[in-house]
Amino acid sequence: MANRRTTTMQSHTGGGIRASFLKVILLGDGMVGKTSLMNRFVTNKYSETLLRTIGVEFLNKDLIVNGQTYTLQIWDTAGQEQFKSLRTPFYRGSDVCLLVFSLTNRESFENLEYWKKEFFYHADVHNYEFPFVLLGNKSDATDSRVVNQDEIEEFVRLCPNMEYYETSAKKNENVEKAFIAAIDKFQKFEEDALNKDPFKNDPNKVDLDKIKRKNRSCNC
Ligand SMILES: Nc1nc2c(ncn2[C@@H]2O[C@H](COP(=O)(O)OP(=O)(O)OP(=O)(O)O)[C@@H](O)[C@H]2O)c(=O)[nH]1
Ligand SMILES: [Mg+2]
Repeated sequence: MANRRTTTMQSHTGGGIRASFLKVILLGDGMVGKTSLMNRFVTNKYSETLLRTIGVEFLNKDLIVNGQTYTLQIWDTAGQEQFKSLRTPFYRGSDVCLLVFSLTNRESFENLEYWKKEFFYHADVHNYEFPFVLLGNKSDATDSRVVNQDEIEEFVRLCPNMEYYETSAKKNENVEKAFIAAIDKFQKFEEDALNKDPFKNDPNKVDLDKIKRKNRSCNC
């Protein structure tokens, strides 16, 4: 059974229940460009000014994909180790995780495994097929690139449900595509979970997740 979401409001569309509200979390080392990616995606702005994130911040953005409107609630977290205790309480209820490293910083690539583990533990996710989108950011800085394609492909291959994009928040390359991929991955993950559910058509089944969601007033 898939990890059930607690933040997702549901709307009925035609034949089935479709999610319309997704919690997307951005994780990765400090300085890799998480805030820049979120700002580029939500406001189409980019700044060279360095403002380290402290704890977490979130922004919402609506997006239409395959005829359905999604509200993405994007949670941007602080990558610096000293802020760990401020960011981890916000992992729970994530629907999809965007893992970010910088193509110009080897350490940020080598730390990806650490970020995955931190996410699984603090989000309390037990399904290793949870959807991830991996972003190799700063693709514009070609002269400073230190992580090669082969090692990235190998990392992605070893993750059960991960897709990879090279992005540039600075040049606005692949940013929207990566967020659309996150929606896509989430959709497929949910459909797979539903198909695997042996009680999916049982009329006596009580959907406790649905009841819980109905009673929720907060998305955090
Ligand atoms: N060349 C280049 N620089 C970028 C890109 N994205 C971000 N930067 C720069 O990298 C620095 C760090 O960006 P942030 O978005 O603040 O990084 P962060 O991951 O949010 O860092 P923390 O908040 O400390 O976790 C800033 O100076 C950005 O201008 C990019 O696509 N290309
Ligand atoms: Mg930041």
